Amino acid sequence: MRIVVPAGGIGGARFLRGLKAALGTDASTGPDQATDHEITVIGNTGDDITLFGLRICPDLDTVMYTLGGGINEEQGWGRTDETFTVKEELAAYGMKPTWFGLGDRDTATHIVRAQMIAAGFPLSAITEALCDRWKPGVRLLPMTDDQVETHVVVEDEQGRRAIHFQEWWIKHRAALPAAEIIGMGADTAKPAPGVLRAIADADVILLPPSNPVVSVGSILGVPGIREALVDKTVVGVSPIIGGAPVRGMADACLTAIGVETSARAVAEHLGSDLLDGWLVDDADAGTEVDGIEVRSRPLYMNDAETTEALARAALDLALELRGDEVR
Ligand code: FO1
Repeated sequence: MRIVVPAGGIGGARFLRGLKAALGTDASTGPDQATDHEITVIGNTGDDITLFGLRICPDLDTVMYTLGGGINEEQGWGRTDETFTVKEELAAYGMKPTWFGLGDRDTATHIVRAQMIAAGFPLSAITEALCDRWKPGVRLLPMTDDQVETHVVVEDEQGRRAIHFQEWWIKHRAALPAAEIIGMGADTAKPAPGVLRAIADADVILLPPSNPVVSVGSILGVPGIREALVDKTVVGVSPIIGGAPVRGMADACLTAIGVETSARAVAEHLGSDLLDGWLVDDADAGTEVDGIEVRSRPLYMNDAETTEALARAALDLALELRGDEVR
């Protein structure tokens, strides 16, 4: 079975770990286990930022490290057993910014990426090369090889200005009210090689509980991707439970685009032309959205078992809604 998963960072990566387990393609079955399942991840690159001459791709790296076994589990981003000597030395030189948690192990990934960019490789080839080491057990494609960055328009005593999503997210903890969230470069970006083909060939599409604005929203903002997904059976998992995001600050993002922080509002925002099914938590049982099959079940991914069960439920609903037999 071929499954395509447009994914952001932490929530998406954890859901994918559960999906691999549900399909029996997780590490315990070994990489050589011949399975007729293929998961293609379309990774969000709107979070990407250039710092100190390095190109940092947080959501691609979070998926790669989480599925490759190198993630800092508590944080959900960055490497396990991390140190921050380079960060401290940069600060000693008075280098800005100091708010970004640049880890030493993580820096090796950014150096490889910067070196390959300088040699003229596209992000899709670089991501494939990095995955040769991590072997995430999925095909990880950036949503585009073009530069798309999420910037946030804020208004404070310094006046109205646009700042990089990472500054808003990390330095300001998304506490600065956002007047607008803009995908810089999105309107001229093209889907990365393989993205549209993977969508066309997919049996089902699963939208994990990633941030619906800056992660899933950014991917859908690349011209051609949303149009391709509309033709497929798509089941999403609500990132909002009982009116609050499960983690992160998706509510600040939703407010910025004028969408209520609720499981129903997010489904309506994504659109009934795109979504065929929508999983909501039991706290939101009874949610109804025209044109979308809404089912309720526990959505918290507290451990491997609950995460696998959630992924299985999303997959089962997609297969049910798809109707015909899938090999
Ligand atoms: N998130 C933070 O809240 N603080 C950080 O210092 C931080 C550093 C960081 C470094 C590399 C990386 O790949 C991700 C990092 N993140 C950090 C997460 C990053 O902001 C993600 O874009 C968000 O988690 C949204 O997906």
